[in-house]
Amino acid sequence: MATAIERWVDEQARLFKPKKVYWCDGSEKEAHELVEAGILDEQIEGQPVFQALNQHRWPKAFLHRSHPSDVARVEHLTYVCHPDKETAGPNNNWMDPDEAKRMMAKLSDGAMRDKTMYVLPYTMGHPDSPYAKACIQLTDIAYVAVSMRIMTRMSRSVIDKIGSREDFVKGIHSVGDFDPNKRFIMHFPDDHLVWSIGSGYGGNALLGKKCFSLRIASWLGKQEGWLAEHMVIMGVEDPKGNVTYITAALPSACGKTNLAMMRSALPGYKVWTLGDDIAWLNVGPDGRLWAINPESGFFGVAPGTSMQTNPNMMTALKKGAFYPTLFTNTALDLDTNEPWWEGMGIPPPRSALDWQGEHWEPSYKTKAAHPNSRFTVSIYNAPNLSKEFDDPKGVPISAMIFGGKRTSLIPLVFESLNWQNGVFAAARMGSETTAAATHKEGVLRRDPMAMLPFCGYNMGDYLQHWLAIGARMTNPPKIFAVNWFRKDEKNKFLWPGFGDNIRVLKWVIDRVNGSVEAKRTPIGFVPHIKDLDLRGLKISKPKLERLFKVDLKEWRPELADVRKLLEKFGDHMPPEIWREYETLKKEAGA
Ligand code: OXD
Ligand code: MN
Repeated sequence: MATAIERWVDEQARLFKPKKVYWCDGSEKEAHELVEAGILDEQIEGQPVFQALNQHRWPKAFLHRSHPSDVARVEHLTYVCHPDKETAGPNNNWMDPDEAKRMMAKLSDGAMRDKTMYVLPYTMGHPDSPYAKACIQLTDIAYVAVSMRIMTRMSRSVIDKIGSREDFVKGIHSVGDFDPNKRFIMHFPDDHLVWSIGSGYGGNALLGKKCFSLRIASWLGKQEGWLAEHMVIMGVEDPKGNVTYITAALPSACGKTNLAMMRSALPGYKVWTLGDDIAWLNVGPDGRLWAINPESGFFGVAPGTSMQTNPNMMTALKKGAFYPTLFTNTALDLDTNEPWWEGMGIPPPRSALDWQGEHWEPSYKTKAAHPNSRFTVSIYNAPNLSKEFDDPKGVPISAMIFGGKRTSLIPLVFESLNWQNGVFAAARMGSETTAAATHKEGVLRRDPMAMLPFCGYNMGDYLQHWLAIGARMTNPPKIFAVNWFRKDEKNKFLWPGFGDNIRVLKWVIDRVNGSVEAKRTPIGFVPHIKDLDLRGLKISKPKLERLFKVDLKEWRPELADVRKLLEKFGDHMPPEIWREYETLKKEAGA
């Protein structure tokens, strides 16, 4: 008798009408075959799906060029289809699930004609973890199949694990004909189903990532009592060898990957990475918060990644241990057959192909690599991988950091007064926008917990859930806010960032251990400058003072803007958050 998975795959094959159905096993041998087939397949505007790069300098690395209209997440085409709109909240596009399924079925009919339907069995999280989820994704492009091998734990054993259960996580993906007018990323939280058509881009197409591990998982977390978050997980080791585990949430392209991979500027301190994008957080029997990274790879922004900004990532990209490493929409140096991007820290190639495969020279005004060009690389290639990465129970979190890109107002770091106050600080965070999603650059966008594009239900209810999780912990992490991006009156960044951010993490750890005092302000505890370890850093006193300044005058317009955010969620906004708001307003004299 057919299993639930087989019945489901058959049903989708009848709809999509592929030439054949291929069940992946996630092996390296298979990945080689898929890459070889992709090299011969000109599926995207006459471009091959993969091109081999210089294997001597970039072992196991391949270049992929996407369809030119398909270079980022498409939030305006992303829907969360709960039975009612209220549950989805004002933070999500909503469509009635039956209507959405009818529309998607129409778009899917025959969409894989002449193509192969790949069946991808994988888990998000270590297969032995009690928190892992067993998933099946379908796709019609080898780029997605191979990317999923890097980003998830793909194996046939998942099929046995699911056995006769019907409630496995389902992902249906087809690039269709890349028509932006027929592009939709649909989530059906109650069915544990994501259905995505018309895009091959990471966040739209690797359905285990943003779609399942954040949007659907956040909803599962609400029902089951845990949190799915847009967070880095890292272990910071001090000179005595003690490791403190920290999570950090920052909106897309705010340096989250650099933080996760930081090479410390302070002697004796080391940062061990456990993940750069997603954390699943559970309250453990010890009353602490435990984190696992459901992913097993990095899907990072290439431009700006260099030996200066992120040496650990550059090492991972060249390591060639896990097969393969992918580059998407970078430029290609025609002399050396190497990938290149702006901010790589080396001079531009004399002669290159740009991200669309067009001839490019340094004198051109256009960018050679797309600003959202990416690498996909296994986390096992990381030289700073934490030895706890494969521990099924995860790591205990002592501090949670929230940040954003704010050129004024927000100090380099402050600590919240308590959990509830920290939830409010995280809820009001905002960032000047970036190119990772298709919207304008440089506009302030409020992004609670960096989850605005990823929370699969009403954000008011989500904040309530955060408060409820806090109430269940006897030993909750401390909550901090950071801002690496404050500028001076000459529009220059005040803080060097990157490896020097360890100085901030050291202060965070000192606060966790109760070894330093701090200054109480209306927004929380701000460091005494004397408690920062500034050895080896040249920074003037006025600059430091400005970095930590809490200017109450500037908080008035800020709070007026925060009010608008809170009001958007109506009755769903927890009264505790409003109380925090009113207290801050009073204390700030605003
Ligand atoms: C990402 C994003 O790709 O947040 O990680 O956009
Ligand atoms: Mn992200």
